[in-house]
Amino acid sequence: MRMVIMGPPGAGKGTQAVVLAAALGVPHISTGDIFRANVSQGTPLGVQAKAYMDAGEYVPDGLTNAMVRDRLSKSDCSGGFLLDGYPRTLEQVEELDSVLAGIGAGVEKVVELTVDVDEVVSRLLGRSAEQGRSDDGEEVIRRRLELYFDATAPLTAMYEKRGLLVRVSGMGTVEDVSVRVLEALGVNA
Ligand code: B4P
Repeated sequence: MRMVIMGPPGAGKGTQAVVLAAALGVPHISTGDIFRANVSQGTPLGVQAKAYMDAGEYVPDGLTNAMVRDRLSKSDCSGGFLLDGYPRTLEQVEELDSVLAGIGAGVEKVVELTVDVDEVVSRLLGRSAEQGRSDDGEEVIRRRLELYFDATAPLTAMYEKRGLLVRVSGMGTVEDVSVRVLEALGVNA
């Protein structure tokens, strides 16, 4: 299964992707996690990505697309994958389509987690207090949400037109949301 999970920052993408990838037996590929690992290791990619992430901006498509293309070429992706946080722009959708067309495949399902804005702000402020992530300050959270609704949310309409979109409410406890996601996809945990 080649899948994508989308939703605004704080919707629980990363949280639910772990559960879903385990249930599907495919690798969980989070572009945010890969960038953060590069930042903490001080790699050239991490040095370039950090300023964008700290400001709540998207890392430029050129850097992000090259990183994802490389990750999807690894052998563990041959039977499928779950992409978390990618694609986020039209150029990234086109890149993903082109990478998959190269192996005669395509995205098979896209899950969109929907949540209230007040709820996501409160979750991210909670994470900021617990983990001190550098992009979880209130002003940066607002910028990340604005960017999501401007640049990324419209992409779901494209996947809906292709008949791939499954919308699931991300409100409630983590367990409630996991049950809903697995049920919506007809996956046994
Ligand atoms: P991400 O790592 O994708 O950050 P995110 O959108 O906040 O999602 P995340 O997975 O961390 O949070 P989640 O909703 O699961 O991206 C970070 C940055 O990297 C971006 O801003 C950008 O700069 C860069 N980037 C990444 N991908 C890129 C791309 N494709 N192109 C360009 N730039 C890119 O969870 C949030 C919190 O809510 C957690 O604390 C969690 O514990 C909590 N939570 C989850 N579910 C809950 C529930 N049901 N109830 C209560 N709390 C819950």
